[in-house]
Amino acid sequence: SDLRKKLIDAFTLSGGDFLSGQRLAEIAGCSRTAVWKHMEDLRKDGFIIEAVRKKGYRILEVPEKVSGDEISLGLKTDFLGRQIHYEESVESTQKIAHRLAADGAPEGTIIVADEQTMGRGRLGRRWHSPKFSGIWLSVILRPDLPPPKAPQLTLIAAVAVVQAIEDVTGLVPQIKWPNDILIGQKKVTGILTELQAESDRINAIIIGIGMNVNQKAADFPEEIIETATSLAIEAGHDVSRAALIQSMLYRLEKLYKTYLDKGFYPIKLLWESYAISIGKKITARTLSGDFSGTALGITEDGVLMIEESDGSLRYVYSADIQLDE
Ligand code: BTX
Repeated sequence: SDLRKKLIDAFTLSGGDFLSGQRLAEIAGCSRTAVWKHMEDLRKDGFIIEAVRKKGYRILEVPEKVSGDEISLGLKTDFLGRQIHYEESVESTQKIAHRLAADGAPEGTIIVADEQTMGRGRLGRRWHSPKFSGIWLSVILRPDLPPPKAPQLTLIAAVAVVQAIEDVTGLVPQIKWPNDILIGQKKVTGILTELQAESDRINAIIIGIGMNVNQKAADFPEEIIETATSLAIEAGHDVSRAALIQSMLYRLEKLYKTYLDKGFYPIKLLWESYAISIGKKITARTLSGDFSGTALGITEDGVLMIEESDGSLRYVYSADIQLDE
């Protein structure tokens, strides 16, 4: 808001000195109560503010944003992330990506936000995307492929995410088919792939990546507190979101080029090397029922193969996977 901008400008000019509530109220032309309320809002948005009686307020730390400049500076890709659409807060980056893709946005365009108020997962589920603490990002690709190949791109993205996390933090995540990235059984990243396609050709594929980066345990809502984790929780320190995005885009571009050049086989090998479920007993919950058995691997098309206890083979195209051992 206008008032908020005036307050931030005042702090910029003060060069790190304290400003009293009275002084701020005069500068902004509002009441001291309004100043206090805005300072609380800033705090909620990630500003670290020191308040000292009789001295007033000063800003100790500004939240790290991931707007275009932070991502572009040092980005090593050819085309991925060369067009950046940044917003501080959106309902869902997927929604914006769909609109931009339909309007002809070039391949490699990314949409990134510091907060999502209606982040979405698969099957209409919600994705918790609080302000400044995670990566909420959608990538537009335009591969010249038939629609049934689309699930392969989810698997490519999963490998890119794992490699980026390894590069930046040294942590070693694992992939749970098809789209969960886990650290020690807890979900750190989810991937949602959506299509704009005609009957025989993909127009655009929109890969949504949601990564928990700097949340603390208490930041997760009740429903996922047992099942979710963040990189900061696992690494024991905050991690730069911009560095992660840069590494993810670099890895994804490399893998995508390999895929267009050499096909899915090299990606399949990499994917399987990171997969948690291969060789394990699992249950796949699908829309047409539950199947239990041993996960054998994925096919050339990225379809999960399960061997049931009677020896029959099942191909699973879409499911939630539970590890049974
Ligand atoms: P999914 O359907 O596999 O997982 C959704 C489930 O994960 C939820 O029902 C909930 O149990 C759990 N969950 C929700 N939020 C979190 C979280 N922050 N961390 C861990 N677990 C959580 C996964 O769907 C795909 C998510 C993609 C999100 C990205 S963000 C950028 C893009 N925009 C958008 O709206 N979605 C994608």
